[in-house]
Amino acid sequence: MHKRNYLALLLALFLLLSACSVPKEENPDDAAAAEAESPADIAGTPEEAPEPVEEPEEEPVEEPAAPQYLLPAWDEALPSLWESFDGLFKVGAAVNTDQLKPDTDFYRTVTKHYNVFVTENEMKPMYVNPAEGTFNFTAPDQFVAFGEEVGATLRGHTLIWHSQAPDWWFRGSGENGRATREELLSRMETYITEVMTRYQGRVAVWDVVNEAFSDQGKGLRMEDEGSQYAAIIGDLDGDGNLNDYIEQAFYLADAADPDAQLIINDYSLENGDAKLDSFYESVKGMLEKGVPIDGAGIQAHIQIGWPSVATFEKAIEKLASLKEYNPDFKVQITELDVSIFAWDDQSKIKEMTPQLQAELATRYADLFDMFRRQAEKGNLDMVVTWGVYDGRSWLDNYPVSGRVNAPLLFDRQMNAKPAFWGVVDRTKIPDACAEVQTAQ
Ligand code: 9MR
Repeated sequence: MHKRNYLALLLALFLLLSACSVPKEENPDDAAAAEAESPADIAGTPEEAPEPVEEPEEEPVEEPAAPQYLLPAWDEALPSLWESFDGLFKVGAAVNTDQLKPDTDFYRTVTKHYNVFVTENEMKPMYVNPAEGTFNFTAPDQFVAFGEEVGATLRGHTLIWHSQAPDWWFRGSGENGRATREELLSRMETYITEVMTRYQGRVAVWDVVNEAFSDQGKGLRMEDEGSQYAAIIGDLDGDGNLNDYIEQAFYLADAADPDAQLIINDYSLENGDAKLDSFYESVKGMLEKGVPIDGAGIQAHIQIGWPSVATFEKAIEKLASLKEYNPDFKVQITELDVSIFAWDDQSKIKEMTPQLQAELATRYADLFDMFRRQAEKGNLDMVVTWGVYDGRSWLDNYPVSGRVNAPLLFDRQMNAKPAFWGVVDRTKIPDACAEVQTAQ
């Protein structure tokens, strides 16, 4: 073939082949492969390198405003809870020892915000004294070591309680296999002495007796409300009432650690009803006899709309008036949380709208303003919340199974809620709630 014809044939063949080939980007598999490969992999040799394609200009994305309020609980920009009330009252929280690992966000949070700690469960008799003669101090020892390391005040919760007592505690050689008065008194003595002397001078405050009063305002909690103590121990001194087991507990506690602050603790006192009255009368009677009770613990598992702050404040004042019988007598708020549900509300979830956040924040602000007033009057020396953040609160699933609550100052991610600002600076509530709005 003539050389020119040969070249023409080659050119025609080349043009035909190019026209038949599928452009690369139209093949979805290739496109996907190209996407998956790095630019260097598909660039080929320098001669084959495609013309650089100009990137389309990206729309400027508006950066969300830096959070000012809803910061992680451990963030240095947040004021510290305990420092906010320093010199007025101490601020604490219930914790579990599995949460206290150093160098974690939880550890940074609790050491920043609280100067009082209490174990939520691990210092209850069923865990500490599971069988007669067997004591298990692993968790309490860890808790006390933590408290000492961070220089916090520790509460011991709790010594004498009808609930969460070990199985064997009320069983014995008495009628129907029940413990006799002597057996129960001796167990109380062994327990209180063993536990309190171990932590003498290290656990400064003890809930010596917990939840000993009737929910119906009938005086002491008896067997119909789940406590065998009064029925078994009875009236030791013949004065006609059955407070004796409580009195014994306080005498034993005072003997074990004379410097500890000894508290009688109960729930629903803040509602100012018959339960408060019978609690007050009973404690007054014991103080008049010289029983070494140093204070009343108001647990304060309250709700967003109940009771009123005024009713709660009156309850504190009533109990604090017992300083007439013991000048050192104080009220402590020992287990504060604010449920966003009414007690028996069967709904499972409530959206944390800015409005609800504001309501909770205002509730907390009103409460802490009142605590401040009461501390200034010398009535109150400590406020402890029952937990640190919503992700771990006894109020999830209780008393309504599947219900998700939000009763604390830090949310499920351990970020500050507007409620936190309600406590430390109520003027910031609107801005904190606006930030909730932006985040939603
Ligand atoms: O928060 C505690 C929860 O984890 C336990 O299951 C429960 C068992 O009774 O006790 C809870 O703590 C209670 C505290 O010891 C005494 N006052 C009421 C608290 C909430 O129920």
